[in-house]
Amino acid sequence: MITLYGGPTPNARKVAIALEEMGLAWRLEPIDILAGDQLTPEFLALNPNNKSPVIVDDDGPGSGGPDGAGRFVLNESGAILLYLAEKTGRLVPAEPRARALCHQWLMFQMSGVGPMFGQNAHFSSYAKDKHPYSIDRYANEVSRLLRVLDGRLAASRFLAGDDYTIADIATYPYTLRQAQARHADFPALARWSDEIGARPAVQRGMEVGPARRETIEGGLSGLSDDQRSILFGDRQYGG
Ligand SMILES: N[C@@H](CCC(=O)N[C@@H](CS)C(=O)NCC(=O)O)C(=O)O
Repeated sequence: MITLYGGPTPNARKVAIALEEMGLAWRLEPIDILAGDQLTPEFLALNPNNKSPVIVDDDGPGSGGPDGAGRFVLNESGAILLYLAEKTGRLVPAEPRARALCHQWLMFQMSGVGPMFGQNAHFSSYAKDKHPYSIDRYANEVSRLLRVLDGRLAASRFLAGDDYTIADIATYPYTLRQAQARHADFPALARWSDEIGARPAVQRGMEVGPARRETIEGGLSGLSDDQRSILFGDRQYGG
């Protein structure tokens, strides 16, 4: 059994989609980042970086690791996707070029799309002070990254080539809203997004904690002072 610690956020959804696609037995341990679940001693013991997702695999590799026989704890959504792909032999191509391209687009998501989309949401929606330079900076980066994805998907059915892979799974939850809202600007991205979104396993994975979907993805403009302290203030940075 694999336990996913997460909630309705793009990074946890990637993992839920992969678990569903791979047909692995899993359960959700809900982490409400607005309530500060990621800052409890229990969660920090799993991930000192106070971020979801985390998985605990009761049937991990080897046996006598520091986590106890078989039990394996892992964080960072990209590393989790790679771990699950290696565990099952699924959703990473075997052919060396396609495999390297899958890794390339996974890293593109982890180092580019994730951080830049996150900062865009922060400065355009979450920040109380509206700082035009920062808003423009990240909005421009989001548009640039969408152009790169659109160009790739105009030439290729999926990011790594002909096969659907963990690179697509990593990118879909982050780009869904933009693909829908800006389909005329990014038609290949929209075509790809529709195809991915039609997959039953993707639909099930996207339902992780649906109650909070609008609050988190729609911009946390209605944050209370306590929630701001948890995510962006004293409780996050107080030491
Ligand atoms: N690079 C990390 C990022 C994880 C991340 O930013 N998680 C967010 C939710 S999407 C979180 O837990 N935020 C809570 C916090 O920052 O306190 C990954 O890909 O797993």
